[in-house]
Amino acid sequence: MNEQELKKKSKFLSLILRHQPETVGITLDESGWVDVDILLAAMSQQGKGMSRATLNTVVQSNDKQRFSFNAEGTRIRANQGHSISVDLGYTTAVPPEILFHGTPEKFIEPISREGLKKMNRHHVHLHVDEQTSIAVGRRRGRPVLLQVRAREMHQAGCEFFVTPNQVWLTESVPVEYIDFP
Ligand code: HQG
Repeated sequence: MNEQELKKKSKFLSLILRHQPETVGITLDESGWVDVDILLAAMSQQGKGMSRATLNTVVQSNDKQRFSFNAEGTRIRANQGHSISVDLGYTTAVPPEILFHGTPEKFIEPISREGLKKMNRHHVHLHVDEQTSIAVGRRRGRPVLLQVRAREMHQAGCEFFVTPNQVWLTESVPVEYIDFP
């Protein structure tokens, strides 16, 4: 399978496992999991089926490790990025001194007034490395790299979570903890 096909399948999985499971007529449990067999059967009913081997390839080759199987390999969920309500059960973690957030230039003005908000997702997404954050910002325009003084926020009582694929999550980032370029 070429990269483009893999990406297309990954996007469809993201749609089902993060946003609209009803697209293929399934529901996720409260932690975002669904049985692999149910998922594959539901996708196949919509004419968008894939084999278990292909699903494994989509999960394993995913550039951002967006999905996980449970230990037995019988269930699957998205690691983060949901817009539907799920409790991912991540434990809180102490963040590094600085975390990055990339955003398009056009959002700098509202962010400088209101800070970073989670918008349609469950959390604000932050990264440890600058390159990833710049790539995130570039999805929607000319990217601007913001530095978040995460440790200071944590010391002030804000909770942080880290996902298995190293995305740092927090409820919101007040503007006083953001360093603009
Ligand atoms: C911006 C993708 C105006 C925020 C990516 C962002 C990431 C504000 C947009 C992950 C704002 C929300 C998350 C405010 C924040 N006023 N705009 N007060 N506060 N924003 O997609 O961080 O491929 O929900 O800067 O690679 O861009 O899905 O968040 O530009 O890792 O796995 O509002 O999603 O990963 O956009 O991206 P998003 P994001 P996946």
